[in-house]
Amino acid sequence: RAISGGIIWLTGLSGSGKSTIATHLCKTLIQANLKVEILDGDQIRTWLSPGLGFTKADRDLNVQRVGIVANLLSRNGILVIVAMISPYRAIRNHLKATTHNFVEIFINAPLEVCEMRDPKGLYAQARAGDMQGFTGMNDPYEIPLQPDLICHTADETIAESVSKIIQTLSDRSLI
Ligand code: GGZ
Repeated sequence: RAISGGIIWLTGLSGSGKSTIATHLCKTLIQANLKVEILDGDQIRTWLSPGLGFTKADRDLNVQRVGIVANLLSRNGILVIVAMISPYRAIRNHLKATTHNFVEIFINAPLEVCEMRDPKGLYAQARAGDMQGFTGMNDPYEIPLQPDLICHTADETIAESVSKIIQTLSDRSLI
């Protein structure tokens, strides 16, 4: 069976569940004998984009770099799971139009829920005024207008979100 590869792009606020879903989705796809890579914003920033900050220009450059790497893998038959806030619509739409099998998935949890989860205490820091330009608080997040799928992580389990993604990939004949 020919495997075509694809880019499973998870966008959403910090704490929305992108990394958790990426990890679980990756396991599920590996169990199905598929070739998978995860590109997680958090790690990308340490090895691919050290030195980049959180201005619009830096975030767009970060997203563009990951888009290029994801495209190289995707066109060689690998399913690439990207977990990045990627807050700007224009660059996401640009990647959607120019990369191989780009699937946009909006990991959507209300800001209050993300702030309550606050796994790294970043929202607390932002509230305290110790952080400039924190997405959702004092920096924009432009919601996807036509995502391929929305996962409402405040209302559905991780397993439910993962199986919705699997269904979407199957509908697109990517798995
Ligand atoms: C948003 C920030 C910020 C600011 C540090 N705004 O949830 P995390 O902690 O573990 O992952 C977030 C990560 C953001 O990196 P991304 O590459 O996903 O962002 S982007 O797509 O916009 O380039 C968050 C942490 O870094 N973090 N400062 N100001 N998130």
